[in-house]
Amino acid sequence: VITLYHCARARSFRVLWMLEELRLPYELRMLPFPPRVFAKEYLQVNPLGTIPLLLDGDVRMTESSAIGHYLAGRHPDSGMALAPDEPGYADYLNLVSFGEATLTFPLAIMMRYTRVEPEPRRLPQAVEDYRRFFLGRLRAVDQRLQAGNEHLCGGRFTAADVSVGYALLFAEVVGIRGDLPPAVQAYLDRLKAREGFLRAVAAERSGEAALGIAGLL
Ligand SMILES: N[C@@H](CCC(=O)N[C@@H](CS)C(=O)NCC(=O)O)C(=O)O
Repeated sequence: VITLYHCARARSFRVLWMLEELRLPYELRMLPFPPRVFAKEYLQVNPLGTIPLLLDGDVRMTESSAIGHYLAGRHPDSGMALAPDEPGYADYLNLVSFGEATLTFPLAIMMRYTRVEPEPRRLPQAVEDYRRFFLGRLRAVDQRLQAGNEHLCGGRFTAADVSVGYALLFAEVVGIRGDLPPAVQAYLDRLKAREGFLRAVAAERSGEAALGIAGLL
């Protein structure tokens, strides 16, 4: 059975969301954030100290967007991955990576220098610069949605929507929902109304309650 190590509202939510969309059985192991400080024993399981960690038989993965693509590819009937010989495959793969490598990292910098670091180490200039960086890169997503697409690619809901969708959720968490263009806000609301998304939120909440902590994020 699949095991997922997860912290509430962190990037590992992508994986939880994928597992619920695909309706796969899994064991959820919730950790306090950041695990390297509050769950030091986790470093023996994952020396990086980061979440997600996905274990699936001999498979061991730590990159949330790649895990989404992996799970989708293993369950082709779901349609959540585009097949390599399908038109738009390269576009799909690019978006899967774009959600993490281009859209999430500036938000992680914003989070770090507004909430995670102690007051004297906070950097308002970095927060503002990376807010602008994020909004600039987001134009690529806005253009797709403005063209009337309900999903980002392939004409259906895929792991690319989960990858980019998590970045939009994270934008809400860092407090810049109001900066998202209207078409992007509407897209985010559509994603949040999905049954798979709601199941993932419920799984996270019960995991968090069992842990007896509220995540820092
Ligand atoms: N690129 C990785 C990033 C993983 C990552 O850095 N996760 C953060 C949480 S969102 C983490 O575990 N931080 C804890 C730490 O750095 O100690 C992914 O997409 O999964």
